[in-house]
Amino acid sequence: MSNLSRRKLITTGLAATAGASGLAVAARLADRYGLIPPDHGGVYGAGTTLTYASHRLLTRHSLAREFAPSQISKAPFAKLRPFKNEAFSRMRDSGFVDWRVEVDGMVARPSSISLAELRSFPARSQITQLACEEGWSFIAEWTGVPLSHVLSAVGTVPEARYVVYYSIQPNWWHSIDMADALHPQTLLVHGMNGAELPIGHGGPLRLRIPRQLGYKSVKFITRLTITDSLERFKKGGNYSWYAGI
Ligand SMILES: Nc1nc2c(c(=O)[nH]1)N[C@H]1C(S)=C(S)[C@@H](COP(=O)(O)O)O[C@H]1N2
Ligand SMILES: [Mo]
Repeated sequence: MSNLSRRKLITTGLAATAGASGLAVAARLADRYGLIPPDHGGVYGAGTTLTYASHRLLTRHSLAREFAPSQISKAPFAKLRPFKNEAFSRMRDSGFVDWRVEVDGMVARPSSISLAELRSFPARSQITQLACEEGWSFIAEWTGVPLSHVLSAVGTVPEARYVVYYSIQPNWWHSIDMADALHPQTLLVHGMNGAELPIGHGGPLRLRIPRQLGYKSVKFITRLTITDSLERFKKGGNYSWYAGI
C-alpha cells in the first residue's frame, strides 16, 4: 500500500472510531502504527492517543502559524514564580557566561555546549504565539538555534525516539518525540523581540515548541537527554504529555 493511501486508511479508521465507545478501538489501531503517546495510560488515555495520532498523521510536517512584526504583543506576559537557585544567581550575576547545556544519552558525541557556542550556531527567528493552558497567550519574535542543528552536531543514533529537556529550575523538565525535536520551528531560544531573552521568559536559554502548549516550552535549559524510551523518566509536570495545538 502506498504511504498516502495507508495514511488515509488510518485517519479514516481513527475518525470513524472517534465516538466515545470507539476510543479504545482507535487506541488499538494507533498502537499498530506506532502512534501511541508515552503517557497513554493516564486519565485521558484513549482521548489523548486519538489527538496525538491524528496530529501526527494529518499535520506531521505542518508549521505553527507565523505572524507579522506588527502583530507582536506590546506587553508579553512573563509567567514565573520566583525561585531560589544559587547556581542560577551566580551565573546571572556574571552575565550567564558560564551557562552550558549538557547533551547525553543516545548520541555519538556526548557534549557540553556553552551559551557562546550556541549563539554562534546558525540562528532562526520566528514570530509565533505562546499559548498557556490557562487560556492567555501572546505573540513574540523568538530567535534561537533549531534543536535539529544541535542534535545533528552531537549525532543522535537511529534508535533515538525522544528528547528529554531539563531546566535548572527544580522539577521543570519535559520531553518531546523526534517529530517535534527535528521540526524546523523547535528552537533553543536565546533571543526575544530583538534583544537577549529576558530572565522572566526563560533567559538565557529556553526551548520553544510553538506546535504545543506553553508548558512544553521549558525555561532555563541546562540538559538534553536523548533516549529511545520514556519508561524510566517520570512525566515532568502535571499536564498531558502531548500538548499539540
Ligand atoms: N522552567 C520553567 N519553564 C516554564 C514554566 C516555569 O514555571 N518554569 N512555565 C511554563 C508555562 S505553564 C508557560 S505557559 C510558559 C510561559 O512562558 P512565558 O513566561 O514566557 O509567558 O512557560 C513554561 N515554561
Ligand atoms: Mo502555562
